[in-house]
Amino acid sequence: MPRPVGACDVPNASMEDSPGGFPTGWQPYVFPGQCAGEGVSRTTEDAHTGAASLRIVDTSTGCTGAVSSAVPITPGLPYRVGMWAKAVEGTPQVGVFLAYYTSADAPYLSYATKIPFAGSPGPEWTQIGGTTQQVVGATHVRLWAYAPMGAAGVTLVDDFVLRADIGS
Ligand SMILES: [Ca+2]
Repeated sequence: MPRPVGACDVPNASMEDSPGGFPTGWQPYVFPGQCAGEGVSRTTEDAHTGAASLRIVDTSTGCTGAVSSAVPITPGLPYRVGMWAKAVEGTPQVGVFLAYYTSADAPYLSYATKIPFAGSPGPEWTQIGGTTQQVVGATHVRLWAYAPMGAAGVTLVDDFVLRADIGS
C-alpha cells in the first residue's frame, strides 16, 4: 500500500512490539490524583491489524490511557491524528489527543497544548480522530489515547495514524 502523503512514523503504531510487556514507544498515562496509570495494557485478544492492540479498561473511578513518545512534526502544517477503536464491554468513550510540544524532551504532558477528539466506539472497529491546526512554535507531538471518567467500559485501540494534512 502506498504511504500517504505527509505520513509520520508513530512509534509502534499497531502495538505489535512489546519486549517489556507494555507497547514499545508508549507509557501508561499518570496524572497525580486523577490517573494512576492503571487499566491500560497490551492485549492479543483482538486487533485491528496484526496480533496486538491496546486494552483500555475504564471503571470511571479515574481516567486511564497511554501516551506515545515524541514525534517530530513539520512547523506550520495542520495535522490529522486518528486511531481505530472497538468497544468490547459496556458503553465506553475513548478519545485521542494530539499534544503539541516545543521540544522533543519537554516534560511528559507538561507544557503541552492538548487537542482532543473523542467518540463512542461500537462493536466493530471504527476510526476516531480529526485534524488540528498546528500550535505555533511546536516541533513535536505526542499521541494520547484515553478514556475520560464517566463512561465505564472496555475498549481496544490500534493502528494510530498521524499525518500532515497536505492533501491526499
Ligand atoms: Ca495491532
